[in-house]
Amino acid sequence: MPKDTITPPTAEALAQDVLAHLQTTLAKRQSSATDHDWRVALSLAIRDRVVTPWLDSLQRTSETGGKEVYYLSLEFLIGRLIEDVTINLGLEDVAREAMAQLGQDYTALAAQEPDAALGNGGLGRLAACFMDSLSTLGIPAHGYGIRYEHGLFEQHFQKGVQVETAEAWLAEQHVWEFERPEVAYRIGFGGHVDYDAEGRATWHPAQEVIAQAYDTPTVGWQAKWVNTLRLWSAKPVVHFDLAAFNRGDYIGASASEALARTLSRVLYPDDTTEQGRELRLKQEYFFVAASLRDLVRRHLKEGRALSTLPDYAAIQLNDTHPALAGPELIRLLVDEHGMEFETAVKTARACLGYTNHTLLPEALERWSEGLMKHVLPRHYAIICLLNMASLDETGTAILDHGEVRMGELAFVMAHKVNGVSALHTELVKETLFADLHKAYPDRIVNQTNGVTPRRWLHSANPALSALITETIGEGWVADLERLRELEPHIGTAAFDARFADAKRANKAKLSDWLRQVHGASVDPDAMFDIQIKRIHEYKRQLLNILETVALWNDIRDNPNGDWTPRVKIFGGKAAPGYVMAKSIIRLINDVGATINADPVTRDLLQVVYPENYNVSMAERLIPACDLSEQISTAGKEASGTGNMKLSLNGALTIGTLDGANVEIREHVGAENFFLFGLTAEEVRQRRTKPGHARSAIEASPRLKRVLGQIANGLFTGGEARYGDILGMLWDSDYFLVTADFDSYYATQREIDAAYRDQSDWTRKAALQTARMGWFSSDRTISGYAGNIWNAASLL
Ligand code: 26W
Repeated sequence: MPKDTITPPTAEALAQDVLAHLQTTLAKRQSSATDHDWRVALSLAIRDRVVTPWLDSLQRTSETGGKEVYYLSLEFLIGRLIEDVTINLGLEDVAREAMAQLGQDYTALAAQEPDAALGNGGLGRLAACFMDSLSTLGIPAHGYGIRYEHGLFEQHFQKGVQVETAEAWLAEQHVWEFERPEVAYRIGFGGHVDYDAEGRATWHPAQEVIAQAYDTPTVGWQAKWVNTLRLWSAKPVVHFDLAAFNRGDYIGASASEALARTLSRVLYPDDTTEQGRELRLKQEYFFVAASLRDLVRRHLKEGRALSTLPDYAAIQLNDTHPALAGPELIRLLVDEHGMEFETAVKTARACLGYTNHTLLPEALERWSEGLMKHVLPRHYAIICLLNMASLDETGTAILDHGEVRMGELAFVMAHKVNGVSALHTELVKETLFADLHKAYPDRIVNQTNGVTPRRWLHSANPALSALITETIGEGWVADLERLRELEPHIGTAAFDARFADAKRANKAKLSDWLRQVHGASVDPDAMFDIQIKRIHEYKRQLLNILETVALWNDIRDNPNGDWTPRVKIFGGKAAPGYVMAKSIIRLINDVGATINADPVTRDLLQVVYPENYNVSMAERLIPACDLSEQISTAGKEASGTGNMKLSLNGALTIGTLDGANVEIREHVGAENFFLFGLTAEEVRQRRTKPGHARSAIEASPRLKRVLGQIANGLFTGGEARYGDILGMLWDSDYFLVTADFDSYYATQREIDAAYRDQSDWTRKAALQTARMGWFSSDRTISGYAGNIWNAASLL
């Protein structure tokens, strides 16, 4: 039985543990210990205290026979763990004090841990927040994914151009994981399928690799419960190799080794366009096959019949990337355990749920039938049977134009399909899966995304967190809706002053960091206007930078006007092959260089774009934000989660009616949200008007002037550099930057005016924090547990 509370050690005791690890684990004396050694020793001393609650949780799960959640995700965008674990164990002060006693600075050491960047953006970060909430809620769960040797690339700017270098987080020992050499499965690829007289299939793969497990404990709030993140690493099948080698089959012998070397080597850095690469398909199958083998083994070990699997296992597919789980589970049940096909389909479906994260057509996975048949012949045969059944029952095809449509496959194999915000779910019903929705009207449900308050408020924003706890007690950390209790305090001089002080202190801290690390000098009293997310046309960083130029023009035309000083901060990476996104990055940097050098406007407008945005940078930027940019073309952003983090930390939002913005606005109140732009329905209509972009530009002298300046090389020393962007804007502008420009510009000027009334701004900012409690990922996970998984807390 997990204990209700853990007794924290004294600083002296923890310091002793650190020294013991320094000596016996790292074989270092204090005198020769590097910062790295100190961090590893401290992390291990902290990790030791996770083990007992972890083992207790595993034992309790097995004893109670409760249902377990298996969260299958190709991405877990975790960031650093030291702070997270320490805070959940309630050891922050003790760790700080212990390290001080040893002459070390806890904060500085913690900041050296490399980010675990095993994800691209929203989808991967959501998976990490979900792991945190599953543990906090005490729902038994395993996260399953790939232990990539290289996480998301590092971004550098060379003369404003994004260049990528390989990331190498595993170059140092990953202190939080436990290697499990004994948990290993053979995973096959290619080959052929034999059928016996009764029609029973046997798959003979041509190639095999080993999937080996590495476990990282994920600690819930106050360590009342600890779940497991199990990541698979590919290893060569050594014995198999040796046999082939002895037969003289040198190529065959090294094939497993070559495949194993590449399979778990690198995270695909594309978060939108599926390139249909064979290695990616193999990655997807690799981790799905290992994870299912693992959970079926656990089920059988408990002495349970496979027909009862749905009573014990809820398997959630994070987008279609793990959609092969349907066919693979059927294959296991039918070919390896002798279940009848129809029964196997029903059993698999009762276990599986599928979350859709995007409507963008270019992001919907499709694999050529040829490739599927070549890499996974047995699965291809199963998909053909599922396709026929689906055509029969719903008229919807899984196989289409020589391709396997993974969304349709995931849909037919799941008992529930969910969208990630109210608007997105409606669009999924009306557009993407309209026919399937008609056939199964109860299958699609909504689960609006959320974010973990432990990382995104308590840990990232200690100044605000302390104020909240002093005002309403500590209960909010695990029950975020209690932030509402702040409301009676908002508007009182004492509370408002302290709220403003916390924000001001966070901005000063960010300014220092920007100066030291990025050589940018910004005024903490200016409005910090932040857009942080992947660079994508639909997210419209372009709209933001064009408005920046227009504002600059207007300030220069009237330098003595009543302007509100602003710092425009951008953060985000572009997929390496996404040419237009990279062009937008370069434009932001070019515009920034020109504007920042202008003595006339320098005190009123700055552009800052620190390179290599990641989770740790988000933790610095979010608490310091005044204005959050959520300006995607309506209908395109499935939910957004950065929008929630920023608002929770007291930023006001300028946004379109897109994704979860709609629900954020409902919660914080329309009067506290700066809305602009076309609605999803208006966007659809506008696109059908021929020449809509050209006429929008002609109707906006302000925008036309900006585009002219870019065309004339004002930001590029006379060089014509942005023909691609300008041509796109004039001729097609699919994402309606031009149509929304004037509305965006006007709303920004309203915001300037609002910011000048600092006391009212502070009141509005505090109301964001007080009213954002619903957007906790604890609420989201409770929704999944109740409506999709039928899983319960064991706390
Ligand atoms: C096939 C390549 C690929 C890879 C990743 C296609 C699509 C993806 C993801 C679905 C992209 C993604 O991260 N989507 C984001 O998911 C977040 C969590 O639900 C949402 O908040 C974002 O709005 C959505 O863009």
